[in-house]
Amino acid sequence: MATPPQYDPSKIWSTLLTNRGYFGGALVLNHTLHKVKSKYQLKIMVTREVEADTEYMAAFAAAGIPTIVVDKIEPAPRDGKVNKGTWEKLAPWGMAEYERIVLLDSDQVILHNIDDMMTMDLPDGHIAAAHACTCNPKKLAHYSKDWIPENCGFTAADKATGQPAPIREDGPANHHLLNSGTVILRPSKKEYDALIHAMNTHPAVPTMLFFDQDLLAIVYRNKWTPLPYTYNALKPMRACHSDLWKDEDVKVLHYILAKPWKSRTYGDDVIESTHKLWWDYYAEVEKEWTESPDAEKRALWQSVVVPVVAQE
Ligand SMILES: [Mn+2]
Repeated sequence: MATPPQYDPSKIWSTLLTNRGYFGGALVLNHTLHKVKSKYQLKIMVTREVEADTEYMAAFAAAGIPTIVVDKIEPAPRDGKVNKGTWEKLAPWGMAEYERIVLLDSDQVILHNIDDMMTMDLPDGHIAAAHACTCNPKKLAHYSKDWIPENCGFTAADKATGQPAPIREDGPANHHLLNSGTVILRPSKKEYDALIHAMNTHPAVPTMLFFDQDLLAIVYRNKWTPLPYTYNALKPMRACHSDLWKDEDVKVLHYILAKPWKSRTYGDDVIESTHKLWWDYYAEVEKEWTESPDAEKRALWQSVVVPVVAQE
């Protein structure tokens, strides 16, 4: 056995899991963080429901991934209704024991070392994230009408360097939108309280489609630093921002919309062909678990991973 790496305990990667569905994704995420030799550890936030699933918790232990149990976070009811969603993604702002947390999504793979996110300058009271892509290439009807390429933050990026354009107060409204798949934050009680207060009171909350992501864009308006697309490269951008996207520069590939683990077959177009990478990494994880000398680990693979990852 190799000696476990020494991690810097003050800074962590984190992602949220609310059920078993994304566990295969999380294992691949963790695997790719190891592959790029990150000096920092992934700790997975799990809800109380996950904590109660003892077999699932045994699988986290077998994977060597520490968990952080988070309590339910939910907006106050408005007219008796609650907009249910991934509000627990706000929990890290309250984790004062860490100096910095970088939120990742479990439908991402890490292709180059991103440890610079742990030391990057971040003005006081700011977060950092990449823009949301508002091109809506699939013309999804439930997305806002102003989600067109002209208004997309990435359309304004510098094509030669990949650097984002500065966000201007009088610029297009969509330039103020971020994607919460990758977020750099410094835990702060004051900021956590402000987020929870906004979640409970802001008039836009009942109709928010992207929950934490929409709330962050409001609370951190003019207080978020845009990251280059390479830290959160949304797979459809390989087509709709082909003049910006360079495969070799992508550090974090984000499988928004259709998840790779839902099917072993996928299209050969510019977007869906990115699923091959995920399956290549998955094969490495699968080999490690199914060839493990630990019989319990092999059994957990069958009972926890196999049912949530397409077998054909
Ligand atoms: Mn995602």
